[in-house]
Amino acid sequence: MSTLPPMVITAAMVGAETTRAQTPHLPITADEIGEAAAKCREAGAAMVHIHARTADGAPSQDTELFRAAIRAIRARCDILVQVSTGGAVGMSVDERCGPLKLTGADRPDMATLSTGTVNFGDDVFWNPRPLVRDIATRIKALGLKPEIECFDAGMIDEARALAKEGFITLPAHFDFVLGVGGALGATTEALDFMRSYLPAGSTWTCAAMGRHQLPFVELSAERGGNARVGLEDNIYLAKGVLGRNDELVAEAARRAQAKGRTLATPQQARELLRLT
Ligand code: KMH
Ligand code: ZN
Repeated sequence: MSTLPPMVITAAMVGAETTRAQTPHLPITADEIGEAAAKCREAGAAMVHIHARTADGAPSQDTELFRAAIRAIRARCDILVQVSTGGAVGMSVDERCGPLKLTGADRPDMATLSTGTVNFGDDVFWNPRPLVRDIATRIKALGLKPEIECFDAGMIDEARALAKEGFITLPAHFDFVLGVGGALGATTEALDFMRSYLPAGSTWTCAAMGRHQLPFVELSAERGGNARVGLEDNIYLAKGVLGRNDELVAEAARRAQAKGRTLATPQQARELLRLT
């Protein structure tokens, strides 16, 4: 058995870019998101990373859509809920921070924080330094720990700067987002550099895009990291075979366990990632 810690599997179930035209399995309504989360939990995920959609499937960071989704998830299972503050390209900072208005029983468990601007396919995911500090301030005010989304290596340096300025605390939790068009590629070298470059004591997850998603679960498992899978980043279970979120989680769980890793429960994930 591995001496490595239990692996936290995060299911990025919705995203902002994946469409129903691409896959019929994309959850859109609160009930669909709640059902999908419960199935992902059963399959081995400890956390979901969520975006929200309007009834017609358009990406939205509306507070009430997130509230309904979080309630639907928590009515069904104990999975941790991480909300996106990235939203979709082109959204304003206030729009992106809609889910950070949720307090009390509806407060999420975690929120993402992208720490730099990056090409995002043919678009640009804008994260100028003042905007990053604005979102970090709102996450901190809500008492949440951010997941630092790193689409490129400089975003780790920016996390160091944010810590120095008091916007976040170290050690932090990072997500290496590898394989976005125009950003850092999904290669073993990139993964190994990113983890070698982290501030001491940090935890990390890897989210690799498209066909890289499941193989990178194995690389993360071998290296003691955590993994993110789901329809936000990849719609295929195998070449040409569309998968549901829970099927992607089950396959990730199978691959992690084959590498000797156990799977973290939500409570273990809370402790491993040092959530408040
Ligand atoms: N949809 C991307 C432009 C996040 O969730 O924090 C940004 C994104 C990052 O998905
Ligand atoms: Zn996202």
